[in-house]
Amino acid sequence: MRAIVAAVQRPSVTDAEFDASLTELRQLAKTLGFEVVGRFTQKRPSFDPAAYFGSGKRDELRLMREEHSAGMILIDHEISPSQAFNLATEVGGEVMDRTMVILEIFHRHARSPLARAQVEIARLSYMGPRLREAAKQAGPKDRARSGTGGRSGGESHGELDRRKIRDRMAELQSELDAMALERTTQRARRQERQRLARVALVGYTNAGKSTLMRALTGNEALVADKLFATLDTTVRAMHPETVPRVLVSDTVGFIKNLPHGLVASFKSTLDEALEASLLAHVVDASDPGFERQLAVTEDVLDEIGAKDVPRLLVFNKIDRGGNEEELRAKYPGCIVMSARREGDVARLRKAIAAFFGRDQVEAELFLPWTAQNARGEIFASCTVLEERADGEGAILRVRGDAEVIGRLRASYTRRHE
Ligand SMILES: Nc1nc2c(ncn2[C@@H]2O[C@H](COP(=O)(O)OP(=O)(O)OP(=O)(O)O)[C@@H](O)[C@H]2O)c(=O)[nH]1
Ligand SMILES: [Mg+2]
Repeated sequence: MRAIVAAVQRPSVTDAEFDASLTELRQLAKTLGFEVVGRFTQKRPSFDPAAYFGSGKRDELRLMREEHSAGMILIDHEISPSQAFNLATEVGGEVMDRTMVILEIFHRHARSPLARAQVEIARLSYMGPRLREAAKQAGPKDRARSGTGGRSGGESHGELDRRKIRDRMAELQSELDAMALERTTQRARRQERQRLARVALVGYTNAGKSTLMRALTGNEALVADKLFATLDTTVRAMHPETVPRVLVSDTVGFIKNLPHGLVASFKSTLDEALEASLLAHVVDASDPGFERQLAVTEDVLDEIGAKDVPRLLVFNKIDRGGNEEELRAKYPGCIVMSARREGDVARLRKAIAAFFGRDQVEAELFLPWTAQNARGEIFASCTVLEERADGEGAILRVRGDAEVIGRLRASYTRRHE
């Protein structure tokens, strides 16, 4: 379908910001399969309360729409249900705002039951007020048809729809709660078994998180030049394996004005990732708007309570553009790289392993011959540097996380009478 991207520029918004945002809306439109045939803008002190654009501009937009035979107007802001309704009535075609576009992409890309339920809840809470608006516009007619059939006395179609939405949302919420509970128990069990080092790849959508996931772990991950290709958190061990063994999570990308309902619903997906002790914040260094994207990601991370998790700032796609020297000077300690270069990926892997290796200590463990079944645990949780044996058992010189080593030492030390 042909679409026009359209936006009002308020005085507080710079030209660069405004253009970047509209370019992003184009990308979002492309991800949904729209062909963008026009760009329509107006400078205005504020949005028109009735229909977003001023009345003269609405005529212009109608002409432009007709000229390009575009069926869809995409608005680069979240607008109210009545603004959308009035605009569509005057201009013709369908009107979708930024929030709706993003929700639609999430809806199409959701695969797992968890992601599906989360997206559906966010969509329903967005749809609720819009249905109310539609019902209001339908007005008395809607009421006149009511009160028949199986519906309870005097309930209109609109009210019925809204009740259905509320019921469905409650149902989804309890499904989500059940899933969350199950994940918590699974996670607790997993962690009990293996106190593993975890790094989460976070960042703006399309920054290259899944590409890095694939490069770091050797596993398949969905990589696509689309916004929000990934909606679920996946977890894989870094490969080739490092000591300590590090688990990498790939996560859903962020975007400017991420619909609020989505932040809330994806919080549980992200929570799991945010249990990581390190966040590798991936930034597309080749995007002229990378600084804004970086700031948006940091804001969302704050919002979901990850402010204090240590960061490794990773500027990716440097093969496509960006100034390496400037980045290094401005962001001390950052990594500048391309996921397409093996050497760079190895450097990232090393930096991650070094982070988790920083609290490592060496110690000697004694494993009596009667306790050989504990070998597996020791070999899994630390590096065995050296092994000797005497008449009573094995002596292992190991290196690993201070806490893990402390625990092992408590159990496996030679007791001298
Ligand atoms: N030139 C270049 N392209 C890259 C690099 N890393 C990733 N890409 C491309 O960027 C696009 C997006 O990559 P993804 O890994 O899917 O990005 P993502 O961050 O997982 O995106 P979402 O899942 O949508 O949040 C793909 O077309 C990749 O091939 C890089 O270092 N250089
Ligand atoms: Mg991805």
